[in-house]
Amino acid sequence: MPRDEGGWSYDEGMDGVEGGNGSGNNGGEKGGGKGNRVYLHAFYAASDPHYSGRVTTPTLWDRHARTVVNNESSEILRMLNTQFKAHGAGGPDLYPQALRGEIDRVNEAVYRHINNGVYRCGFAQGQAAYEEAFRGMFETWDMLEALLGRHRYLVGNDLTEADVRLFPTLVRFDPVYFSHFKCNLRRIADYPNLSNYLRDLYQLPQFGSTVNIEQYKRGYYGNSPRLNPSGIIPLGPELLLHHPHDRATRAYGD
Ligand SMILES: N[C@@H](CCC(=O)N[C@@H](CS)C(=O)NCC(=O)O)C(=O)O
Repeated sequence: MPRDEGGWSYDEGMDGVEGGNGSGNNGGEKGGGKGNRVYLHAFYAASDPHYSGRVTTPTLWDRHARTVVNNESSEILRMLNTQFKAHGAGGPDLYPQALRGEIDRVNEAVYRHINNGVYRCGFAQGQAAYEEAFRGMFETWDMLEALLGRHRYLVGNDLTEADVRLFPTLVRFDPVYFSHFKCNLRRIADYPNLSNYLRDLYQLPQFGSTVNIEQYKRGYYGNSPRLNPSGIIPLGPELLLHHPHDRATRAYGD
């Protein structure tokens, strides 16, 4: 989903929501045709014409009720895990009862120091705030590297919600956050467990199919006049996400 001056948009219209025409305005065209753009704000307006809050992604949209259900990722994740089984959704339980305490513990550290930590580094207003975020972040990467020496995924040998919540930041780290947000003590590529784990996740179609590295680079480097006034988009680094990983075959233990 690209973002421009009109906010987040989809390449094609969905569900008859009145979309914009690519100009950033709500142009009143039906957003159904190929080549059209439907801006996310049109979904919020269709849901509530008086809505004046933030328009953010992800957004869960109910096609039948034509309403925004939720726009908080942690809550959407839980809804997707529990509410769609009756409608035929398969897949494992990503928040099993027995692991909830440990998943919550990992999620808390990952959110504070990694997911949000990269922004706290990148948009720090002063040296002290930057250093505090930077140190907390790399202590957390070290902690995750150790966890991944003990089991295949963050909380045991099966995928959980903790892996899903880490992945978007993990896959953007070397191409974007390392340089753009000055998170540059180490790359993910320098951590043996984290880099193999990243390849393991990336090579699962459910994760890999969501990734568009060139779009991430354009979105961050191309739209941050304060951090990158030239707007030049770096060509590297080489990521090798499709290279083999050792996670299925290696031994784990303390
Ligand atoms: N609480 C929300 C925050 C989501 C959020 O801030 N998303 C950003 C993109 S990562 C966004 O859409 N910002 C508004 C914009 O870029 O126009 C969540 O985690 O789901």
